[in-house]
Amino acid sequence: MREQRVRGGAGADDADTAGSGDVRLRLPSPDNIPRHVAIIMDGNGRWARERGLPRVAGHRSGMRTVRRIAMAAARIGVKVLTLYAFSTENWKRPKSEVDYLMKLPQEFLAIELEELIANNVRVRVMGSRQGLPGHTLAAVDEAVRRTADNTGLILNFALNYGSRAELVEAARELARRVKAGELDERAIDEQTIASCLSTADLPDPDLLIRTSGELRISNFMLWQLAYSELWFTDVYWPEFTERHFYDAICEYQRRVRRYGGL
Ligand code: V07
Repeated sequence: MREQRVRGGAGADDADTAGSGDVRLRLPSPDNIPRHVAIIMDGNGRWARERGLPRVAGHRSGMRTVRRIAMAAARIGVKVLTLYAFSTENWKRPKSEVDYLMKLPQEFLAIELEELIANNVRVRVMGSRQGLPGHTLAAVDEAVRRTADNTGLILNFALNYGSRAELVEAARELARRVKAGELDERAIDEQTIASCLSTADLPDPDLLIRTSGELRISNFMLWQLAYSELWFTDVYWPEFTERHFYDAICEYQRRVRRYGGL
């Protein structure tokens, strides 16, 4: 592990850097960077409540963290960053909150898309398009299209995503192919199933991060997380900084991955 002095990559809103141009950051070793990091961005509502703010203020603040962590991931050479932005269960929230959340993709992209393009980031989404408002889909589709040829970080948003729903879709697709005579049921293996998931062309996450103290997977990438390292923090997502992100990766680098072997 190297200790390196870096110029304040954090924003002016980061209290740690207030009043100083730079901050000591323990950077992960460059040789064992996780290829794919997935994050459950939890604690936005709680962060807001504890400050006497409306929940939506927490979501807005969490959006700024997305930018910060995406840039941090790109900087150290993570290939894929998957962020759980909206789950299939989130529709149960009050309509006003759902309506607000559905405006965040376009708001985020209105602010960040040019910067993402300048940084060679490729935007992708996984999840169901069913039920998403047209304005949300239009903004996301435009970002996906305009960044499709970028070769840097893949910034993959899980939007209206549920892992069991994804597996149900995969099962239906395989059943359809068997019925059509295109596929022998005895030929179905882990590879076949993986190829029917929205992550077919991505490596499995090496590391899952969940913020805000909850110790659950919550229907997120159940298949893909089979051998991932898990890292939990009590820090709320709006307060999650590059330093927490690099700490998680440094700990990942200290762990020995066994994939079920010895
Ligand atoms: C959302 C901000 C982050 C904290 C978690 C909940 C609130 C970014 C996006 C987004 C999604 C797709 C896309 C570009 C950006 C987003 C939702 C909520 C629904 F192509 N943040 N963010 N989408 N939050």
